[in-house]
Amino acid sequence: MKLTKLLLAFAGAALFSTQVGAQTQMRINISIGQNSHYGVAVDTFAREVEKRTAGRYKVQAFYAGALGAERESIEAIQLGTHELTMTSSGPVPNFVPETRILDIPFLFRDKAHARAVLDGPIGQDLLAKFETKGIKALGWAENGFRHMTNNKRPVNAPDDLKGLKMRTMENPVHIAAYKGFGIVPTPMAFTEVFTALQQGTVDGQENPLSVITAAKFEQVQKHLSLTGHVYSPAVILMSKAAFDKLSADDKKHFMDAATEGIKANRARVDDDDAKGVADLKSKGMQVVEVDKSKFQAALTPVFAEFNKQFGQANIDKIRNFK
Ligand code: EAX
Repeated sequence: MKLTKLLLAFAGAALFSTQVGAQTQMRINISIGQNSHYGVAVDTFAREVEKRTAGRYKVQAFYAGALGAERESIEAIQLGTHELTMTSSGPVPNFVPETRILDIPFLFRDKAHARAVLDGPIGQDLLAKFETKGIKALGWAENGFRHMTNNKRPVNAPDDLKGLKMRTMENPVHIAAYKGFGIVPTPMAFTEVFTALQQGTVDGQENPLSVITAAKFEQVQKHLSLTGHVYSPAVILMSKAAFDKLSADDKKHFMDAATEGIKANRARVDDDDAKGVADLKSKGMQVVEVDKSKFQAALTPVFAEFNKQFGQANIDKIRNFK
């Protein structure tokens, strides 16, 4: 009798563990902290995946580059080391060169323009390009318009940038353009930037208000210039091998969960853009409004180069998108 009970208990435990085993765990990594426009996106995505798949899939979020910086994280999903990542476009051209066109300075008028392009046929065609690289791109999110910070001097006009040593993303289009400003670009992973600013390895960096506030760069940077010199997309990426294993219904659930994550991301960027300047001023940053057209004009030779490289028609297609 006792033995039967024991066997039943074992059988019960075995049954329980297969039920637990039926839940597939996945991991998503971001380079910045949870309290950010990326954090809210991946948290929303994780919650929606779990809800929409009735708990059959669970996504655990890792913040502040816990599973690696952005480039490493993209490599990891190609290899299947972890399943998901959300990344800026910084290192993305090293994987899908066609996306470089999105990183051209002063390409988008405003966020509405950028979002319309990314959600429309141009953006969707670019997402499809990830597939041959072992990556399923679930959707374009955003980082926002990037602004410049530094510790040397207030930047009022493009000439003030000359000789500033600035950390840039590992993005070839940004690097080429910033050289056009006379900046000395120092590409490095985002996870190293705070320390580099603190130790004076670089004078400055450029990022949207969402990132500057989330990363507390006001603690290590004095001057902020609202250059808005480039729109910075972000993208939610999944290992194609992991995505292909999903049923047709679950694929849709993951895509829909990404859409919800992206909505939350964009709403947070809008909120950060509305509050960021006041917040940073209250924490002691000197903020300069600039004439953006002067910064755009300073890049005229670089734009000529980009027109050759990308094709004027392709750039105009994005510029004039309605
Ligand atoms: O994705 O590297 C960067 O400056 C990015 O804007 C940041 O990691 C957020």
